[in-house]
Amino acid sequence: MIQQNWYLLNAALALLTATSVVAQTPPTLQPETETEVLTAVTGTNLEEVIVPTPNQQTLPTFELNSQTQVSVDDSFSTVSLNTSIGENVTLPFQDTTVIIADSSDRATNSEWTSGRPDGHAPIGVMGDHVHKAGEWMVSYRYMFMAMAGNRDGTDNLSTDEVLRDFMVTPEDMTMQMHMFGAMYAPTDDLTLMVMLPFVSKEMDHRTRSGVEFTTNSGGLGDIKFTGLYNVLRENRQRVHLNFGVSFPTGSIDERDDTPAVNDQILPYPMQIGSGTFDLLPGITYLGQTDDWSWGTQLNTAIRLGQNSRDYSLGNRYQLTTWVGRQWTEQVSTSLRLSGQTWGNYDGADSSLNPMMIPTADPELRGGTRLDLGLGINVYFPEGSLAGGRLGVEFEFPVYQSLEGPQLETDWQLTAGLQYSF
Ligand SMILES: [Cu+2]
Repeated sequence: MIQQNWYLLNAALALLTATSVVAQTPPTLQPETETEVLTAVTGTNLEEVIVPTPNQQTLPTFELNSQTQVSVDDSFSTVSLNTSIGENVTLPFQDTTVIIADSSDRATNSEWTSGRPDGHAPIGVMGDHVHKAGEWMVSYRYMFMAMAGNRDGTDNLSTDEVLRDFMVTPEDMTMQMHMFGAMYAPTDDLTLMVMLPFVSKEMDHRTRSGVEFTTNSGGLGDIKFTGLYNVLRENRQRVHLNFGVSFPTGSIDERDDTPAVNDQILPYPMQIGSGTFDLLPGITYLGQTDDWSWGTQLNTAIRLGQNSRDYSLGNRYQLTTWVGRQWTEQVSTSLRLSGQTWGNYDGADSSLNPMMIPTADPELRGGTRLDLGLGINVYFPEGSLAGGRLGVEFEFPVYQSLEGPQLETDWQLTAGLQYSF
């Protein structure tokens, strides 16, 4: 038994330059190697990680550092060390407590870890995780939203019904977004995040006289800076606060041709930005067990003042909760509920005529929606793609009530790539 522990220690030392493994109750080490082990242990800036003994009944995978994962199998007979360079060592594990020392993070098995496929939330959630000190992440997300048909409250309205009250009605709309993100953690408790969206929108209309036409808009959206501040790490759970600010970099002067007027200022939902500085406060809770994970995030958008066209968007409040199931070390799936409510606009753009089309009425913008999301995450803990992630999430509303007539959301898809280093 002691001998086996000793093999474990030696192999781990050989594998991990900044990490080392020692038996807590010192075994009778062979004299010629004992010095070597002790030197290695004292020579690194150690924090201890305890792999519990079998009778403690917890476990088994956790991140030793961003490159190395340690796992103990269910029967507690072996310990595996997997490194990002693809090396993989499995060693016998006996009933002695082993301390695995790590120079970077206190990664006890009671610690929540991002080193698994569901270690990040479903890809449609932003700002769900903090990083370790010194770690970077870059990401790209593609989002597609499809809207078709009008609704007032929870009742569907036909095109003819809308045209009884307005000269023109929207019939359907698509929104696409390419979102580039970067995260960096100056400390273990603080992660900084920036998000750069590029948006394009297309809306199809019909007039009372039966003419159909399409308008388009697109460009850089509102850039968002967020600080994520960790306030709790306990029992494989975490809580962090989200402090975000949205900058009015997106256009609110989008124009296109309509049958009535060329180069007409487009109505509210076709604009790209809010035109105001917006505060984005929120709070995120995460938890996990060996196979399951879950999280809840409250996030809000509070508009500050009015934009240069004399209006401000309604505030938005969103509460989302998800559950993830890890199936393998690389694949997890998720189920998510997202409820959000957002208000009508304050003020009005005086170049828009609210009698003409419902999208030009600032009082027909608010709504409440409950979405159900199905997601999959793929994680590459090792090999040439180590640190990479792929996420896809499909969302559709299960409840939707709108200040209408307003176009209803039918479904949205988010697909993204993330890479940490
Ligand atoms: Cu990240």
